[in-house]
Amino acid sequence: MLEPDRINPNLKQLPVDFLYHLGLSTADDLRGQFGDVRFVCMGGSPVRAEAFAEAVAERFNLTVPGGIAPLGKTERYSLYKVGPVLSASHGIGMPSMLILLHEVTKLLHYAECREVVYLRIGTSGGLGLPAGSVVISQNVVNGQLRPEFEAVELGKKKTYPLEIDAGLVAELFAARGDLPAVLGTTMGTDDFYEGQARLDGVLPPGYDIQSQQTFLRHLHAAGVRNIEMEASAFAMFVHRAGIRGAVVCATLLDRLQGDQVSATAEELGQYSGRAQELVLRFIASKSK
Ligand code: R2B
Ligand code: URA
Repeated sequence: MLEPDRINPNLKQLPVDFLYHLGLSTADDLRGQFGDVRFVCMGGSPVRAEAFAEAVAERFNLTVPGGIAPLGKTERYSLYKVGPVLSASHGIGMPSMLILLHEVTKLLHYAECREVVYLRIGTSGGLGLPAGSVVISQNVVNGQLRPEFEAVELGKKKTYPLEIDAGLVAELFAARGDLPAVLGTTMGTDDFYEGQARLDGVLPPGYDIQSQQTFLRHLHAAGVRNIEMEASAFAMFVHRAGIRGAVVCATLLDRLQGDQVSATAEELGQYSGRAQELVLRFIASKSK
């Protein structure tokens, strides 16, 4: 799964590696259960992870012995496997996503998988796009508009670069068909409210509507087309691991028009379904 120089050598010392948050360990038959995985598709919500697993089964006419059910434990994340596709929820935000990425990648390493593609299929706030657009991230930046992920390790700040696989982005874009998909820069932030320049959090924000608008317009002029909460950790992780990965997000609103997500449940389902549909078309294009 990972090149020898990318895998943590300390793992070799572990008699059993407990993938604690997944409720799986190397005492399980990971190779037998997961050895054929080729696509890891992840989004924030467990409901969408299950819906995507069902959509994969339907689109590719795949059956799962015993029916589609989460694997391991579901206290933190929900993990489904349908044929070569692992569909997982990663929760909200970078800390939650990183834990899932570490444990799923260890899982696939122990399962001896090869050439696995990671896709985040998410939701986001769009910039200058109609709600329900799909943004494929061409670049990823942090909340300071920098292509960097800042971590604190041993009490010190450490910075990792963010890079996205341009070839994979082009393949995803080519698979879009009639879906309203665009390429653009994605901003990954550490908060939904003030971290995304909203004015509708519970605490009085330290900025007014003019500075909010100036900031959002500045982002738009810099090529940012959507804002969400995981892309920067994801881009850091796949780049460091040497995994092909990309981010495909539906936009739920246009942040140049407002802050509130006021679409109906039905509309929200349609919007996030479009990002899933784009990925299904991409997977179909790879199985030909
Ligand atoms: C998009 O939607 C969530 C916040 O509502 C977060 O996980 C994200 O990136
Ligand atoms: N998710 C986000 O992180 N921001 C939005 O505006 C909508 C969904």
